[in-house]
Amino acid sequence: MNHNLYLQFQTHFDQQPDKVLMATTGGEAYTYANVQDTAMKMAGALRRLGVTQSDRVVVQVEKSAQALMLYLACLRAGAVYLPLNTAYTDNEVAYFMQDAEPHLVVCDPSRRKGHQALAEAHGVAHVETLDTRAGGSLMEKVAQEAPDQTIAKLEADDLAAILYTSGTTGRSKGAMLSHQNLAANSQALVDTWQFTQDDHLLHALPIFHTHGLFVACNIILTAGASMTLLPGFDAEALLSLMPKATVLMGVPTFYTRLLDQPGLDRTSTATMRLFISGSAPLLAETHRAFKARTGHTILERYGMTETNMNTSNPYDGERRPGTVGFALPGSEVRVVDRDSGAELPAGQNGLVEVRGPNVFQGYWRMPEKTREEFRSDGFFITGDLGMIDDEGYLHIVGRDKDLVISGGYNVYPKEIEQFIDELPGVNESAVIGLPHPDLGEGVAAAVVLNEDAKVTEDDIITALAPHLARYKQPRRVVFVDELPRNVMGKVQKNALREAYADLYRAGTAVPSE
Ligand code: MCA
Ligand code: AMP
Repeated sequence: MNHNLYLQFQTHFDQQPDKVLMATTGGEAYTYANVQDTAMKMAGALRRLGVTQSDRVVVQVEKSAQALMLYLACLRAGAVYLPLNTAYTDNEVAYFMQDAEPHLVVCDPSRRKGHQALAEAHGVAHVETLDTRAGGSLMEKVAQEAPDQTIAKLEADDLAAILYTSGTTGRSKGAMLSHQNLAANSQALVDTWQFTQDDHLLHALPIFHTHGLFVACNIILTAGASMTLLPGFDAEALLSLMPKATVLMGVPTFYTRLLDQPGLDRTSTATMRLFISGSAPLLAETHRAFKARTGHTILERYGMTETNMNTSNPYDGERRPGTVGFALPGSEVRVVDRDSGAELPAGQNGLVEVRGPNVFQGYWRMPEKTREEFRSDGFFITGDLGMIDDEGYLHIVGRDKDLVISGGYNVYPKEIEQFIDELPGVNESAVIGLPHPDLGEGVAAAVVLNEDAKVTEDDIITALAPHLARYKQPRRVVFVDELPRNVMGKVQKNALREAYADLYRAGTAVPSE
């Protein structure tokens, strides 16, 4: 049997070639036949560039229909798709090139020079470009190709993608996702959320993360449905497109921003059947306000890069604010005692662990790290803290891992602290997430300076800019005489979060926002 994920989509390519699969806000429309034809030619171009099965293809491009065709081409060729956040600086990209050893890197034409230099330094064979108007050196090659008919024959555990997720040590880890991981999860979601060919998704998420790539696109392709690609979140554009759509997937910031739109009401959302939220906690008040304005109950679900989606509120049953629902079909979720690892009864807080066909194959070239995060019975330790209530709903109550989620993007404090600590005049630092009205959490740094050092907030923010993606950079830096520590000497980030809880709250002046 061939376990290639592409085969899960194949019937729709065969049976509805003339149906539009992807429309763009720029007015383009790509049918299932158009998409498959380009994906086949791209697969041919990949082979001609020497990409073979299990070779990594690093992709750092702006969102476009062609970028998704490249994802499909990699699936067909059996190559491992490795998307990168477009906000990553060359400094950040260098690590991924060195760690993943790709055969090919595809980037935006504006980044070619930097990527070429990095590719030479790290022995990457080829750099090609792809822009948002179906142009770039890769598309020139595609234009010369005939459709490549082969679909690589793969085992269930063969890798489809590697998605990097930062670690608490500050070193990014590549989560290895197999064809089966992705196939099983998208099928479970199609079933749970009752997707059909008649659905039309408004796609405003980035396509380099699990949410926008696998949850959104794999579902549409598995169901044989269609979508409109927006370049990014735009509340007005979403509202104007809603009358032609049935589903929206977003991070909580999407919903708080939509609520700021006077046009959001029952009429503008009348054709919609489902609003889904995930990647960060949705405040119960957002949930209720959205229901009051539109009559729609947002469906919240919970996932991770390593595990795809784990739980979801029910489609038909009660969708409870402040909870992430039940394990998806085929997956298991439990809450255990942090120290003993024993499963806890309903109502008690502990570590959330998951098991199932959705759970990844381990971290790329980090067998030790992989072992540390799995129990001997195959459960993966998520690092989230949760509680399962009497009726079986999972509540995410906090995080055991030191992680900030800003507008749905993960920021690992250690990575930022390492940069700040090396700046002249800095003794030490602690990076924290503080309540932020738009982003859920905003990144902030508490810094202890060396005696007599004259370093300003601006100095620190400016010094970080060339090294770190914008979303990771603290918007505010506060100076403290010393970091609060417990008797073991561990920095008490909770105390800092409490002391500065109002830093980003409405009414507080926040420079550079
Ligand atoms: C943009 N900026 C941000 C963020 N996004 N800063 C902090 N956190 C962010 N999330 C910066 C921009 O560079 C800009 O900087 C300034 O903030 C204002 O940008 P703005 O135009 O307001 O932002 P935007 O472009 O509208 O983006 C906000 C956003 C976006 C729509 C919330 O961040 C987004 O699409 N987030 C979704 C992330 C996502 O897909 N996460 C899923 C991960 P300057 O002013 O200096 O230029 S997958 C996952 O977590 C798991 C698997 C799961 O469960 O789904
Ligand atoms: P990532 O590493 O980007 O895949 O982010 C995964 C993390 O996002 C999870 O471990 C959770 O901490 C968080 N997360 C995702 N969905 C939710 C949700 N619905 N509620 C609370 N946290 C969430």
